[in-house]
Amino acid sequence: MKIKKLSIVGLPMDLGQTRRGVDMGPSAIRYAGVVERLENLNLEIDDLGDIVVGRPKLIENPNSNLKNLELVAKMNTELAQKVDEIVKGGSFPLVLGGDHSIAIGTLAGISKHYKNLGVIWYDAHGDLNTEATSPSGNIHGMPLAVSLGLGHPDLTDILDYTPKVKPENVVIIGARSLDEGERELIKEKGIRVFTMHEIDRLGMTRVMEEAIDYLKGRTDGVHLSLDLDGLDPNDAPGVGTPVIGGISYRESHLAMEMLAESNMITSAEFVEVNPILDERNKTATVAVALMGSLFGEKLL
Ligand code: B3U
Ligand code: MN
Ligand code: MN
Repeated sequence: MKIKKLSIVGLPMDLGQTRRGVDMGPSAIRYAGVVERLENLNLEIDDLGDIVVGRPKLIENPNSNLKNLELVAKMNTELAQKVDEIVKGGSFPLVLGGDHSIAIGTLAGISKHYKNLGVIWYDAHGDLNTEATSPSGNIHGMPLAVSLGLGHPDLTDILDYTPKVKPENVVIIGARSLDEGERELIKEKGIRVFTMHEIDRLGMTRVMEEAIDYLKGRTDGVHLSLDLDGLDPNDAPGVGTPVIGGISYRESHLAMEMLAESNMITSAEFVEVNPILDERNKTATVAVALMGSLFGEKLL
């Protein structure tokens, strides 16, 4: 799948968690030069701008411990519709977050175009919590579970179909902070996970070879959902929930280059860039550099 046309859309939403500022992620990524960087790769870039996010209700729904459920569901529905249009128009959707709850909408918009959409979840966390297992009530810790059909119907049923993704088509890379309920779900569903242990032990080359091999045979498209907290906080400090001992900048470049060579990625999103917590826009700059590699930038 050689990518020619790429459409960028931002969802500047920070309602899936409690640290303000990740709503400025799309802006920070644009300041870091995403459009220019990708135009240099001879891609036709259509920057559609950002979806406008409403204000959350001050009074929370007493029947649910899910924070900002109503507005998170509404914004994700709008994102899903937008992404659906992009795919229909034959363009590659590149979504900028926002906290990781926006993956709910991205996957809703994309997956209806595939029989077996694969997902690479590049993240320190599993994002496999449900209302029942979440320690925080933060929806950004739930989008992968929601996409598997588990969770509140206002989230799982966006665009009126569920599940969006089959567990056997998911690969998690970089996990090092999993809650008890998430571990159980991983075992129960047989989800393929390359934790930091595997990355240390096998090296990123082998991890990516195995991940690509695994998805190649069973999927007809692959979405990359890259949470910047998958990287080590030394390399990507501007994230809401940093976890030490993460994937390095260099390993991440290698991973993106291997995905570019595989020609298998059909959509992508970069999330959790929080410029308020960042050092001179370093994390957005890292995100843009990784996008360069993902879309075929070469060193020589
Ligand atoms: N697993 C925890 C923490 C968390 C998930 N995703 C992020 N943090 N970024 C939770 O709240 O679900
Ligand atoms: Mn995440
Ligand atoms: Mn994370």
